[in-house]
Amino acid sequence: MTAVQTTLKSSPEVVAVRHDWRRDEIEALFALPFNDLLFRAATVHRQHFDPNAVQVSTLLSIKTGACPEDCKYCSQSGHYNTELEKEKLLEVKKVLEEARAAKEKGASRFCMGAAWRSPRDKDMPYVLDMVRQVKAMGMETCMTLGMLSPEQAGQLAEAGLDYYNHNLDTSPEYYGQIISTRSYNDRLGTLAHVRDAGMKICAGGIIGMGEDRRDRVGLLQQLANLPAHPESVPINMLVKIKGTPLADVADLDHFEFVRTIAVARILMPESFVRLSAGRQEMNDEMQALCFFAGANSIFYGERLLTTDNPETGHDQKLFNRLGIHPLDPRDECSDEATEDALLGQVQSQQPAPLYYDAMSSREAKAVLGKRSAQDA
Ligand code: SAM
Ligand code: DTB
Ligand code: SF4
Repeated sequence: MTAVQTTLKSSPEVVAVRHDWRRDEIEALFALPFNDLLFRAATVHRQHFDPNAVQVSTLLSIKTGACPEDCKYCSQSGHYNTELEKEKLLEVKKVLEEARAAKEKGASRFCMGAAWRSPRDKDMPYVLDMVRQVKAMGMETCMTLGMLSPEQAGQLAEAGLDYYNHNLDTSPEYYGQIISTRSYNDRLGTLAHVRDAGMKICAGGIIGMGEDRRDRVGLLQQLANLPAHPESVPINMLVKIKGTPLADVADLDHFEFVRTIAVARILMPESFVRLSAGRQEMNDEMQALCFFAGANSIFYGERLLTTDNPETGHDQKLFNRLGIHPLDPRDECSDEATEDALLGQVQSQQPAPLYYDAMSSREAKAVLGKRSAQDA
């Protein structure tokens, strides 16, 4: 029997998706030896996803700075002097230019973020127009605009918004140390309005804000015990911003960050876990560990909202070195979709920015597949 077959035979059963995780169970996952935790997370990952496919989104700040909220990590809060250049709501035309550029570079989802407590009614027509027109370009759409009323959630859903991002940020217990102008319940309320309106949820948090492991456990428990898991779970590593109260917080052990990704993958097996802010501060090896631990989504493009993200050329090389290919949203688990996209790129003689040499690893898998069949 080949090694591949042995592994398959001893694969654990697929465990049902749960919404009743206890704190002690989540603590026990965090406490596993690192290799055992990663093995469990990687096993769950492969039961639900192609482990070599990563969903790729691009972010744009459509309204920057002067936010009335006091989130202690944020460059855009009006409460701190972060020397950020503020910008009013961008014109729809400008947003569409950026979306087009992101699509050409290989992003399948375009996320638009505004530094608002919540959108004003007079902003809604512009925002809805952005959703409609970006969607018409054939991209998935995501927005993060702060708190939403049920009516605003309904309007966004009707315009065709696919995802709404609204993070819980941390545990209910630590939350008061980070934000005072919006409550945890406010956030849960917005998530409920988004779900009721029929949109997909993108909700996660930030790791490395001086919280302890109990808070990372508490955050993941809140997310995993929502009535339905968020389809997308961004795990941000704090980007320390000069001028904010968290500018000098102690660095988090990178292995603890990888553990958080792994536990998120185990608790929410069918969700995309996004390796979100903070990649610029991670080396390639750490990112590779995060992908192994179950992260399967990233922000691609040289800017997040106000801070830097790795250069696109660097990410292309990283994908190539790891044999990772970008996920095609038309079929979230299909190799054919990726091949169709590749064929389309070849036919139109366009450079395929993120499909950079990915065929070599695909061929390698085909050869190895034949070999293990011969060995049997
Ligand atoms: N104003 C909206 C809101 O907070 O709901 C949307 C934009 S806000 C910038 C989106 C998310 O980005 C925050 O909830 C937080 O989780 C994340 N974020 C903001 N600043 C960050 C930082 N410095 N490091 C890591 N994540 C950050
Ligand atoms: C999320 O969880 N992370 C993104 C997105 N949702 C909107 C934002 C990250 C922001 C990082 C800091 C900045 O660039 O200002
Ligand atoms: Fe405003 Fe969002 Fe930043 Fe908080 S995280 S200060 S709500 S932009």
